[in-house]
Amino acid sequence: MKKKILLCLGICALAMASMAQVPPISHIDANNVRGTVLGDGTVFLNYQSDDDINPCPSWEVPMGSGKSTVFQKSLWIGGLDATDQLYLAAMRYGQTASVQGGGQDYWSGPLSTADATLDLMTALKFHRIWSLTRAEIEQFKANYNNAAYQIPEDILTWPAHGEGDYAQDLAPFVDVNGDGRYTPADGDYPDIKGDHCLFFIFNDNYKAHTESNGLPLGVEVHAMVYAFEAPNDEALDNTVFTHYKMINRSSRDYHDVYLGLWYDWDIGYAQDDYVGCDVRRNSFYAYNGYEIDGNGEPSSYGDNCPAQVTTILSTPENLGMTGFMYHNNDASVTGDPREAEEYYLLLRGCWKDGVHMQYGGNAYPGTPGCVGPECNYMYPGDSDPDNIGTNGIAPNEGYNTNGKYWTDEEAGNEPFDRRGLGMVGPFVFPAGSVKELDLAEITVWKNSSASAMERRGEFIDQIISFFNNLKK
Ligand SMILES: [Ca+2]
Ligand SMILES: [Ca+2]
Ligand SMILES: [Ca+2]
Repeated sequence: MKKKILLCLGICALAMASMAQVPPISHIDANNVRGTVLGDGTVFLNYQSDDDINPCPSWEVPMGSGKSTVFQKSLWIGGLDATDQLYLAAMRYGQTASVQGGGQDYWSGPLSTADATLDLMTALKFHRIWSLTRAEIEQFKANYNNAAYQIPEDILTWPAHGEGDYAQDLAPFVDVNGDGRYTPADGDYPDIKGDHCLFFIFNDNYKAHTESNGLPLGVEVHAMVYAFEAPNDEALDNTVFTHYKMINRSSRDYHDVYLGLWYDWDIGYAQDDYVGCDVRRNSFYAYNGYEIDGNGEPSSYGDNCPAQVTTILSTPENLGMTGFMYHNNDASVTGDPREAEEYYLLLRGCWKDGVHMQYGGNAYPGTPGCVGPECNYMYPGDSDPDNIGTNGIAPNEGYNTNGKYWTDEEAGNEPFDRRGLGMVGPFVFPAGSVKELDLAEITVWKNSSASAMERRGEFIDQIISFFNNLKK
């Protein structure tokens, strides 16, 4: 009997430990978007799908259509310590063959304020995504002291405070009685954003990094993903916002820190897309390379293909979007990064051999169409009239004037399966300091008079204005 119990305990511990390897999953679904969100803040890849032929869409828009605009995404963070040693966390596909379940740089849970570690019990407690609607919060406020009212589980368990060496203040809450403690029985409630909100905490220091092989920074990230129900506001109805609060729990001061927002978009059918960026609007995006998406597959958009935009709304040091580049699905010098040093090169606008991007063509010096000078933004189109991306220098060969603009199409590329990286940096990230990043993911549709690409600026401007008003 005793043996059986011990065996069971052993199996349970194993099951719990392996559960902590697979991130928790939830969906944001307040409006026209049903987005898959994983608790390590990284990928949309839908683990719930067991059908390889008709996988669940990762970023389904319109909701219920079975069509999707994003396949994978991830937050990259890289920086140097006082001795210029590199520390880096980054995910792409979590495919490292040597590790069961794939490579991993992020895990659920906060880090100890004493030594930036995480114990198994705390990891398990935080292995979840809290999901609440504005309506649930309003119901709570009206009914919390009514005996017949059942307080929702995610309000009761809202992770406002860490225990022991973990930070006292974690998830934000409205402290109705002002005693500094989160107590729902006193009427305290989660301080959510939007009409539907997901909250979760992840870190890069639970274990060694098996995706990038970078040294862990000791960063703890509080993520809030939120959206608004807005049937009469086309831009807002197709937008999901994310707020990242990043805390350096290590004892190291980092410098030359860069953040990357990495995407593998698939606008419906994956093999016919283009990418680009909007320098003035701190945005980058993917769009369909042809007027008709795909070849009639149920998951392709046909003649109504959207553009999928990421707008960087606020950044450390007000840097805005400092770069954009794409990379290919191959092992070439312009292909996928494999090691931490290669990820860090991309974050600084350099290819894997250390050569900086240059203007024109596919931004690799010496290749067709690449005319220079050095640049920070690939395929800016007409969005950079002041040549910010080339440090004020007009690009060679008359580019960026008289209708001669650098785009994926102008470079002579065939539409294909694209990935892209929006960058923010450099900044300093001292021990114990907090940095914040806000972004919006916007799906832009055509209407009877204009294409999705033509409407892109109008949608982005509206979302930027909405966000700025929210903060007031
Ligand atoms: Ca309180
Ligand atoms: Ca497509
Ligand atoms: Ca793609």
